[in-house]
Parts: sequence; C-alpha cells; structure tokens
Amino acid sequence: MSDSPFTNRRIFLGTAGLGAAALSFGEGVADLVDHPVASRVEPGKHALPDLPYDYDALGPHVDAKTMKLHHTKHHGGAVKGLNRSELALQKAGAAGDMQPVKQLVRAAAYYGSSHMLHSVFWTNMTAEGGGSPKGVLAKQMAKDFGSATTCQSMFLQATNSAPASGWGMLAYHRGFDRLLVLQVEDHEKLTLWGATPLLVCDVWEHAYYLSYQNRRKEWTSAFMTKLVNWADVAKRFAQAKEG
Ligand code: MN3
Repeated sequence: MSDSPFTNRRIFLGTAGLGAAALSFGEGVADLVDHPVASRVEPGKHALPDLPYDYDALGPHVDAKTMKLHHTKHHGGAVKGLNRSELALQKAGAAGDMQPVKQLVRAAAYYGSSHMLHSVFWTNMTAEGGGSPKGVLAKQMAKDFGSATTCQSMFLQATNSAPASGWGMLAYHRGFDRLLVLQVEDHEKLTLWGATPLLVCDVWEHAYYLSYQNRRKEWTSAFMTKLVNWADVAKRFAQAKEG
C-alpha cells in the first residue's frame, strides 16, 4: 500500500503492518542533497535514503511510530511508485504505446515530488533544532521579508493553511535571487518553477496525527521551535545560490 493520487489517500491508519516491507536502502540523503545534478539515477532505480538519525531521535516532538511509518511506508511507498511509473513509461515508450502516458507522467510527478520533499524534510530536522536562523541565510530573510522572524511567521502561516494533503515550503528562486514562501498541494502542485526547496514541513496527517491528532498548529509550532535544523537550511541555501 502506498499513497496514491488515484485512490484513497488516508490509508495510513490501516497500514500498521510494519517491518515486512522489503525496501532497498541505498543512496543516503546526502547524495540527493549534495550532488543534485551530477548523480544520474536510471529509471526505476531510486532508493529510499536512510534517515540521518534513529526513529526515536525526535521525541517527544515526533513519536517513533510516526517516524517509522512515515519513512518506510509513505516515503518508501513514494519511491516504489516513482520506480514503477518510470519503468512503465520506459516500457510504453519501447512498445510505442502512448495511451498510458497521461496517467504515468502524472504519477511520476506525484511520487517523484514526494520522494524529493521527504528527502529534504528528514534532513531539515534535528533533535537539537529550533532557535533562529543565522548568518547569510538570516540576512537574506531580512532582505526579502523584513526580518527573519517575519519570514518564519509567514512560513508557519502558509504551512498551517496549506491544503489537507500538503506542505509548507521556504524556497530559493535563483532567477529572482529571492527567498519565497510557498504552499504545496499533495507533493507537486502550487509550485513555482525554478524554486529550490530549502525548508519543508509535511502537514499531511500521517506526519503528525498519532501525536497531535487534528492539532496541526501544535505540530508546526513544535517543528519550528524544536526541530528545524537551520544549519541544513543554510547549507541548502548556499548550494542553491551557487547553482
Ligand atoms: Mn509525508
């Protein structure tokens, strides 16, 4: 079972059978982060990255069961869905069959974006997180939003009001040379082309429901005040600016 754009999205409470999935753990998160262009991934060869910490590392702000479900079933399901879509597209291309293309390119965007955003999300958090952004990133926030605090408030407002299956995002747009606050619907909609995600907060219910139930604002507040790894966000900003 995996999240699907075409079937029931709210399935996670019914997928409690953990540990049975034969997921391939391959490339680390850093490979997606540090070499976003140089490392080619062949169609169907995406791998679920390991987390940079244990499943219980972010307690009490995110419980271990949520982390394990989220990583193995939701992110893992997205990796499988992406691989499946890509291989089906390859097969359709080889057979000269264009009929399934419409559905498959949509599925690849959905699952592929889920894979990308979750890979950023895990590294955006740390047990010793929260506090204030510093250095060049804080200066850019002040330049683009008036202050780093305003940027953080706007990020939270956008995240709290994102679609039920969605994300909040702080991104850098190289063409504008500016930071942007965005919302994401599902994983791939409401984007602005050319924007590189720096900080993302998952507000699909699977990200927080076991600990926070319907209290999304408590989750996003804990995310901002206790979990955000500003050093990772700053690193991503420097890389996005370099191009
Ligand atoms: Mn998620």
